[in-house]
Amino acid sequence: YDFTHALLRAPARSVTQGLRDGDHDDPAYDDVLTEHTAYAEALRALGLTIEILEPLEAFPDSIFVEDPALVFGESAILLNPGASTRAGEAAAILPALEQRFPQVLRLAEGFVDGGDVLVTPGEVLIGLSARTDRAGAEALIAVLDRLGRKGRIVVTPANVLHFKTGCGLIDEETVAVVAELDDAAIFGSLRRIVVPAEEAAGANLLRVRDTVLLGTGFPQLRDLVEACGVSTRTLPIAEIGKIDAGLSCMSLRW
Ligand code: CIR
Repeated sequence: YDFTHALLRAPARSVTQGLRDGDHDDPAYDDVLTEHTAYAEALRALGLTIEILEPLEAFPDSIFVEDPALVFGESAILLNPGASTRAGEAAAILPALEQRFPQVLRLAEGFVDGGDVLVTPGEVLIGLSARTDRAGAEALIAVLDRLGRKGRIVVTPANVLHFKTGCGLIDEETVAVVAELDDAAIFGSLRRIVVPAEEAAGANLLRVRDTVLLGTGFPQLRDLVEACGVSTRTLPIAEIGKIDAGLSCMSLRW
């Protein structure tokens, strides 16, 4: 999480039609833009160099750049988002990756959304979900292997969209998890802090340099994170929450 750069994509007006599982109202474009701007400012204030790509009207969910790619230092991995309306986001982000990364690797087959991928200090956890299938997860493990990283397949709980909807790294030893992910078989030696059920929507927190970014409205979670000795900053996420998104989704970081 000692990032120096982040790549974002401005929301398109079509973001109001973003995918969602429940029957949430459409988010308002202006309010999504406000949340996106606050997010970009927070990353900038933490010292990151931010680049914001042009909005893509054809892809309502393209603001969530975390899903079509993964980035590690000098290398990027182009993923294959598992929702049909998002599949084209991979080709759309490829030129931006090729401009910034000397090496862009691809999956041989299958589907993976970046939201299902949690990079921990020791390994890369890949949650099988409605978006990420076993063929994709295995193809990603093969690509990670070429980069000298170990990938491991885990399972995303049935009631959440992405693996990281339910967890986020607080520090090198500690991960915040929803109750369904409170499992040593998933996180190994990482210490698990269980997010209170009524604040489960805050579990997709984002550690950036010395700070954990958290959605507003999760006071117990904030206390739990600060008790780990990490400072927090809260950001509004009510609008992007209407289309099942959280803080990690809106950037690629390296
Ligand atoms: C979707 O359903 O794909 C979007 N509405 C939300 C994506 C959130 N991305 C993420 O959790 N990484």
